Amino acid sequence: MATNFDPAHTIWFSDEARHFTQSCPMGNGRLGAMVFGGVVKERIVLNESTMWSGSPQDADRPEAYRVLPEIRRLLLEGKNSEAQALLQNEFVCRGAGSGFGSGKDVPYGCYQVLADLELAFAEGEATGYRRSLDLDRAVTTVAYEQNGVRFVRETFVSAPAQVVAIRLRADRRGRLTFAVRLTRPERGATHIDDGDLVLSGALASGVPGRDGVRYEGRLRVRAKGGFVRTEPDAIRVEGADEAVLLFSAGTSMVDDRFAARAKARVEGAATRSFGALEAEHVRDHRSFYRRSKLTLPQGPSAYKPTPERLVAVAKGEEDPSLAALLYHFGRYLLIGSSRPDSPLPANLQGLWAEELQTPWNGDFHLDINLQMNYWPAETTNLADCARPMLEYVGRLVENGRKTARAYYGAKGWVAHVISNPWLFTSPGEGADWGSTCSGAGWLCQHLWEHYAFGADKRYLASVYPVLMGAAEFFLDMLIEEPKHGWLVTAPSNSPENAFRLDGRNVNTAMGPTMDMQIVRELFANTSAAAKVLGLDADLQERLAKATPRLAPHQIGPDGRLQEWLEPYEEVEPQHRHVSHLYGLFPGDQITPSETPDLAAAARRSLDRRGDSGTGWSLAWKVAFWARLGDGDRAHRILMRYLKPVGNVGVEMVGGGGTYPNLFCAHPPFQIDGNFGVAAGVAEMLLQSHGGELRFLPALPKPWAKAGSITGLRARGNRTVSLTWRDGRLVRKQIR
Ligand code: FUC
Repeated sequence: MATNFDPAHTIWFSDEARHFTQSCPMGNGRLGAMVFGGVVKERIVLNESTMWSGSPQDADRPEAYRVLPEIRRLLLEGKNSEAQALLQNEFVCRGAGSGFGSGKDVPYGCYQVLADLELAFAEGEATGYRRSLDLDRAVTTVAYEQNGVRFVRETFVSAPAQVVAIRLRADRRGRLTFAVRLTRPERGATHIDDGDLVLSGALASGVPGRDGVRYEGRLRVRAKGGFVRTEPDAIRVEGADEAVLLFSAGTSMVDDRFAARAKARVEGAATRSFGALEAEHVRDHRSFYRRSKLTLPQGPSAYKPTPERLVAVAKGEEDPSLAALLYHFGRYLLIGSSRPDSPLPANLQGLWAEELQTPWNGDFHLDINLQMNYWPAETTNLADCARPMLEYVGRLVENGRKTARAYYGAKGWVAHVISNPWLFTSPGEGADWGSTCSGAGWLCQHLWEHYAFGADKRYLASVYPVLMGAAEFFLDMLIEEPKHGWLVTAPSNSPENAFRLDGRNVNTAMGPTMDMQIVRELFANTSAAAKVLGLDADLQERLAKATPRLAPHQIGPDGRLQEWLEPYEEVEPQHRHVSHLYGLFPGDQITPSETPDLAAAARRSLDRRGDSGTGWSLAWKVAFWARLGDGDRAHRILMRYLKPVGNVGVEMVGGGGTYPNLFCAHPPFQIDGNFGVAAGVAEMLLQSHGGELRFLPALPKPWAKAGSITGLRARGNRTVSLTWRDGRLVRKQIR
């Protein structure tokens, strides 16, 4: 067994991938590549993060605000079901919305595959096969022997050069023969230009007769020895010693010079050696990746192929360094899908998708998913990788203002549950899931936290108007509920969960706990920002007046933290969303030290929800237990998160786990869990909320013997490294 690699930084396989969830992902924040590693037929799925169908649309119902009083009257009378029916008729978005998650041909659109790169080789048995992704170099290597010749293929996606680079080598001269193709199942045609294979087309705009995003991908092939021949839809290499493939692509979403730019990038890269490109790429990647490193004890299966490690752990074997790998992989994926200058934030799949109709359109869901993608950014020292998301939030404001006016007759801006690069802010098309009104409020947490960690006042000043606008919205839209006179949101949902009322299942509610936590936090953060910047004394006063009137946390008759204003019975007690514990994590309104009663109630809620769930739900639970200081429970859920999952369909209850390539299984593949779990691991080792540093607050027994972590970030612009032995901190360094 090979041991000349680091099992905390390597994902590897002893066979080629049959499914996407076995392939090796690489990305530069815009371009992505997934290597399947086939011996006879290699498939590399290529992605570009702006490959979005759809187009800008006005999805607001301009007259919706007229029915708001009636919706509220019904809610105030406890007629939630009637209110929800009215919402469904008059208060959802206009048009098809997200197409219930299948929106590729409607204006909402869908994130889509760019192309498949196919390499066709001669038939033949391979021996000694190995396919490995080195996270520290962000390079995938496929190696094997065939007919006595050793073949090696390396692939990486360079950010500095903006190309996907592939090198094929054989250890005997003249033995490399293959054909390369670029294919796309629709809306793509290839031609040869300047000896390059070019694939181009236009995506659906969702409006008949009008093209959407236009794109072009360009592949250049260079060979040493042998011949290179072009055909209308392929490039053939025959009898070469070595070949290098360079691919770049772009779309019209960002600007109209995308095709010329892709060409210039391929040409630029072609003037340099593969080695030089690779060295530059590795240096660049490490400038992010090496900022934090987790070291945990290795289990007996640590050097086995990754899928076998998962199976061993599922059987009860301890392999703490697999958790370290998971931590590093989460950071690796963020670096790969969200660089400081990426045009878009990481989507539901980061930027890795093989389909035309990606699950849930691969969009930006704002009731957990997009936010979870960025949970590790600040704590694991990748704050600059959050920039695409922070900027995206700013871009939502204009549409969000329009939506706030149209539906609530309110000032400020709002976003609901779903969004996309076309800046969708209207409620979703289903009132049962699409009308949670705190999407923008939740996003604003990230704007503030970026300041809390980085302490950069100039940055804070730049985002202050966004925070202020979100706070203005709630100041304007909150209403008083009759029982206690508390201020509540209305209408809204506790994300996607339903309760029983008068024998019916209902989602529409006033003041769900999560909304109130988000609003309380938003008011506090906006006020703090105004103070730091010396602005808006008047707004500070209004926020200070409203805050104590916000509906407070309530502990229900059974000791659980209440999810809604009333102790409704939930339809699905093990529901994947655990929204009312937002205040425990990612918020900090509930802590064992400051609010022990609420923390105990949160525990009870978690016990009832159970330790199972979809992928992201499990990741969230790891973080919850870390915040509750229960490392062993967090670890137990982490082990549950690592449960091997095969190639199955969509599961909404309890199916979560991990695919062979460590992608998170909702199922389907959804990347939020990868990010959430990395953040959860960080939270087990260091916490800095509430102005206090907590070292190893939730260190589980299996990790206690010996370990270290470098480069974690704490609020107040601090970087922390920790080493422990036998459960005790033996070294800490704070910069
Ligand atoms: C929300 C979640 C689902 C899924 C989807 C993308 O609707 O409730 O579980 O993650 O987003």
